[in-house]
Amino acid sequence: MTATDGPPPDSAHPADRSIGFCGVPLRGPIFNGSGTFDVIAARRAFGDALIERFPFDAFVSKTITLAPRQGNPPPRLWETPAGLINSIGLPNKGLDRFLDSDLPEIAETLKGSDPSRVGGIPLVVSVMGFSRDELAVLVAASGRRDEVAMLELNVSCPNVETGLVMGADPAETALAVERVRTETSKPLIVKLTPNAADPGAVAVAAQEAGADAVSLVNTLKGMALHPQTGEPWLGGRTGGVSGPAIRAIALEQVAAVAARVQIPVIGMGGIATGRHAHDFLIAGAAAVAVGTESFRDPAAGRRIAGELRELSLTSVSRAPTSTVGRARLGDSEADFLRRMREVSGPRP
Ligand code: RRO
Repeated sequence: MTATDGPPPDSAHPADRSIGFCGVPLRGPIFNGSGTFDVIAARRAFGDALIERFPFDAFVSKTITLAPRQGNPPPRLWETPAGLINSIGLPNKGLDRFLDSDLPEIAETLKGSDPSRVGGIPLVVSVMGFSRDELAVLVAASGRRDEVAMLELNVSCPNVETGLVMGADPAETALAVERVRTETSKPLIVKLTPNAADPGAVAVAAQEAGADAVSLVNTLKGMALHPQTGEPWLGGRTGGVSGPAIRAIALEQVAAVAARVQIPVIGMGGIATGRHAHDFLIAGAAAVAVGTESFRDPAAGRRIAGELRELSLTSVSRAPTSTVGRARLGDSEADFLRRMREVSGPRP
């Protein structure tokens, strides 16, 4: 499949469907998961068709670090039943080269992709620091750039040498968010790990420290063994599991977090259809992200948006007394229907 296949184009009035996310207008609720869609490579492969039919409503960059990184030794991938284990290890050019070369190129592609918005599809830059001071430098420098609408703090990568994940601990997460909060006025999204004892407690800590949104789940820690030697298959020994294999776990964590915070939640983990996206929204997410499915189908984000629209306009609006909304305990039906209308737009 190519980026030019898939569902018919959106309505002639894309602005009609716009939603607000942390004050940033989006044409719909579909993000990509960081590191799962390379805009520069896709532009080379699909040309202007990518701009005309951009798969996502907001684009999140691959996570960048202060210094350049090679990433982990190969092999970096292992396919599991209904999923993928990655041990990529954050390869990237480092902050300066990202800002000088990749950022303008990504922004140029995003610019024409949503004609209803001056800057096009909003760009979220994802950053990870090995200390709070590093994180502050990354946030300040990226946040200063006009092309950047929001920042994602990746405190949940499972594939770094130290094995330490800031986001596994509420107090560490709070200190990191507090440290960077003064460096930018742009929305800060904290990307949470599912490998925490209590993701809800980490989300609350992030919120209290000044986060504008949280996103979850990053990958679940996993491992595969070489079939002959019995040694770990992946160069980084362990990796992060993603894809449909983790969807049920992700859904539960998104529901648990959404019930405990007031800030918006971006839900992700194995979303491959509009029905899956719908489930995450019912569980309390304000938006969703598509990750592993984009490797199989680069146009998946757009297909899922179309499927979601169909579902939201039929099952929810015509079955207001059904089980929808139950996952988000305490949410009134009116609130739930309003949220669904916000993400699905006006009825035809
Ligand atoms: O680069 C990676 O290995 C990676 C990252 Br930064 C992340 O956040 N999640 C993941 O599964 N892999």
